[in-house]
Amino acid sequence: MEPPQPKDATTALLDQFFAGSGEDVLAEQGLPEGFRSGYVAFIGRPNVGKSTLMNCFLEQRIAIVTPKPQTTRRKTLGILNTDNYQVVMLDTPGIMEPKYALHEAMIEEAMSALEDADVIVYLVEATRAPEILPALEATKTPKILAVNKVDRVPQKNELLPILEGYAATGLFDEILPICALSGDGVGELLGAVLARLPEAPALYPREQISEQPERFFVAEIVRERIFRRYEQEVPYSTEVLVTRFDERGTHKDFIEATIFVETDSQKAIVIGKRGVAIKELGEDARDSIEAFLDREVFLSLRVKTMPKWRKKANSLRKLGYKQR
Ligand SMILES: Nc1nc2c(ncn2[C@@H]2O[C@H](COP(=O)(O)OP(=O)(O)OP(=O)(O)O)[C@@H](O)[C@H]2O)c(=O)[nH]1
Ligand SMILES: [Mg+2]
Repeated sequence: MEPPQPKDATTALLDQFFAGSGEDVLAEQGLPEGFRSGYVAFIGRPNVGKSTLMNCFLEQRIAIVTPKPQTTRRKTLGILNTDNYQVVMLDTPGIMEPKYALHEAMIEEAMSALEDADVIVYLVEATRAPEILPALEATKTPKILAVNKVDRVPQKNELLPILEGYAATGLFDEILPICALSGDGVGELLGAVLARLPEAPALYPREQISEQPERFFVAEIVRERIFRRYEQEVPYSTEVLVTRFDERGTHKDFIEATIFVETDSQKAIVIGKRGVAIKELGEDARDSIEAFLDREVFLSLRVKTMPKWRKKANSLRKLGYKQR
């Protein structure tokens, strides 16, 4: 008979988690009995309010929000920490018919969130025709329907048939009307999510609010300002990467963000006559970045043409999109 092998660190940790010693782990983390934690994915069509909802839960703006559809392009984590639970929220790009490789990468981000989720919150707009995404029917994960933007429904009794229509699908464990903008109904939604999260120790350090680094959020803020300032194809043809982020001790941090566009004419639009447009963009973005980081920064913007980046797998890879 072979002598017992010494356990490696991973096996010992797994034993600790699965050998009925969950309470020990809770105690070690200083967490109360009954502590819950898990992943909740916000899924839906573009523009339904997924990012607004995540910010509302966090009571902080971390996900970018604009009036234009297809704002969010990457799965973005937001962690809600209290003494009794840790809800790891996954904001996702809106699901649409893919026209470019970029859209496929965006849908992939949403699908990976769907796979990770302990609970799915499917968001729809109260004033849009009811619709169920096929990806929802294909998963057994508990699903809550959040009917958002109820402030846009003039008569509250108009809501009832909409809610009943969705209930008739039998797909949802719970259906709740909400207004992510004002926070109405969001407490009830949190309760419905918590009821379906497993009792488990915290998944992330409890002071953490996201997983993505500061430079990701800085690039997102520049992109948000572009979405809000420019029209037509420019926002959609734009990607932003933080290409330098130097912390300089007593001086302000130096941040260089590179704005990639698809054509030279878009580059000219972003820069504007005599550089006026990009100067205003820079000031606007810097103010938002400083508010987000809670410190002063020096922001330098560069614009580069990367032809057809939305359609090319290798350009998307360079810009950090995962490819299947
Ligand atoms: N009236 C109203 N507007 C809302 C509500 N929630 C979100 N919005 C607005 O809807 C627009 C889109 O919101 P987002 O949070 O960016 O939507 P999203 O689902 O993340 O959009 P994508 O990232 O493009 O998929 C913004 O102008 C929001 O201010 C709401 O409850 N009521
Ligand atoms: Mg969004």
